[in-house]
Amino acid sequence: MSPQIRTGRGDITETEVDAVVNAANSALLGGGGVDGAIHRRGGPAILDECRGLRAGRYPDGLPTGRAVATTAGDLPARWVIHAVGPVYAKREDRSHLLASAYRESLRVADELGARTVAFPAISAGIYGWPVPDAARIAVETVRAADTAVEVVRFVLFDDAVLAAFEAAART
Ligand code: AR6
Repeated sequence: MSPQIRTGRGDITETEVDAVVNAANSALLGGGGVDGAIHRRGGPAILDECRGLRAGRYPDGLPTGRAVATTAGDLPARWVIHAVGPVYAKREDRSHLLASAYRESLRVADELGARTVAFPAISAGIYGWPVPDAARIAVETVRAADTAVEVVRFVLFDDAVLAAFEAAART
């Protein structure tokens, strides 16, 4: 089944869903943007688990396009799914890696039994992906996913990004 898609403006750290997706980096040890906000609001339990993942399953970091879950600490969600989007590159098509970050997040959500999942606009901030294209890939990938997740909420931080996701969701 493909999930119902909702778009809205907001702060993903306040979203009440089973799992929130973090636009992380391979190191899994925090950063700026939505990653920084999730670790700040979620507290040290998230970083503790991330360090454990680095010491165990992912000694070289989580590869681009992959996702892994931890506790959500003090956030209203139950889990954080850390997904690594690609850095945008003009001369190389990395769309498959951006699609993979969404697809793998939903696969991890299925493993957890999450039914509601919130995504930020992965790669569309510090990683520089042009927003309309990032929105199109996000919506197309979620629509095409075969998952038990019932609702996907795209939680967008500003009006321009929200407008791009609304436009993608209308097509
Ligand atoms: N809730 C929802 N969206 C947010 C929030 C928030 N609290 N904060 C920012 N955004 P980015 P990326 C939006 O840069 O491009 C980090 O350092 C933001 O406005 O967070 O995948 C990581 O550690 C933008 O639209 O993620 C990586 O190193 C979107 O979230 C790198 O940045 C994604 O922007 C990942 O870069």
